[in-house]
Amino acid sequence: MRIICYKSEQKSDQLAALTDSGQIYVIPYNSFQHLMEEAETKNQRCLSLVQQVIQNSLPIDEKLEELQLTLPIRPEEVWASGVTYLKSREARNLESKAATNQSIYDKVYEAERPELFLKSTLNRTIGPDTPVYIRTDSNWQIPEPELGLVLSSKGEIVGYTIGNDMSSRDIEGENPLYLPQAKVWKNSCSIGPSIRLAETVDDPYNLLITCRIHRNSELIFEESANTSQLKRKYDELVSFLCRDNVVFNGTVLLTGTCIVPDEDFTLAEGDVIEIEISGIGVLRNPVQVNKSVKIAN
Ligand code: DO4
Ligand code: MG
Repeated sequence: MRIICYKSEQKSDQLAALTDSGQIYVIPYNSFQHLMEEAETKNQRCLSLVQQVIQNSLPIDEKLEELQLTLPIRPEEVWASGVTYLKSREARNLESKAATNQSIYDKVYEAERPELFLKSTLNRTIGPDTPVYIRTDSNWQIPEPELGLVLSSKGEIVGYTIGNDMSSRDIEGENPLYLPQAKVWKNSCSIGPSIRLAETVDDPYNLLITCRIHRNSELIFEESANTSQLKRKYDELVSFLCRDNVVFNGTVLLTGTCIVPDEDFTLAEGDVIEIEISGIGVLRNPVQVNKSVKIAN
């Protein structure tokens, strides 16, 4: 069972349940957080509440492909994990040219404490088919395809989604203290297209992640990896995020990238990024230069 959000004929956001047989049922909650709160009040899991709500209703006539999907959750905050896959450690050692002895990336990959950072806020986060922006002051930019954990305020994993942690490799490579600038800007984080409820995932450590990039209608990059390659456990990442912290219902925690395009690759305006995770769907975003940036002198 997955939860989606789509634009209704009245142009408002409609939350819906998508069953594994492809049927779509409208559900009476105005956001995923609202569904979480109702489930909490009724002392139920989101899955059983949704099953109960849809059991006496009819599915809508439209198929998934006919709907205009929007952000399935409106998270106040999106956090992200870093250097949780070998691939990320290697790529970062290369871009920072710090691979002599033990770099900070080698250290954080091995350390007990994971790297966690605030990736995005609601107004910087976009959903499917909306442009992700590339920075105007960077010449080396990539998407980072990541599994996202959807959390309750108690740090419970209620669902899984897809996230794109857009990153600037030259800014981070110049100096890791520039990380917030290498990671956070307008439309630098994309989430969607659905949230698969946690109870309906057999093994979250065996999910295939595929990233494809198209340029001028041609496939110019395609690579796959599996969440089985993750160095850490999800609960470990969540427990560090919750330590001495306030976690909002519906916070998304990205779990790090396992796919990094080769050194000579950088995103360009007009590219289309697709990130697919088995059982969750395909998160597709075109790439655009942010035309509305104001350059302060
Ligand atoms: O260390 C910097 C960020 C790492 C990251 O975003 C990742 O590994 O996915
Ligand atoms: Mg990342």
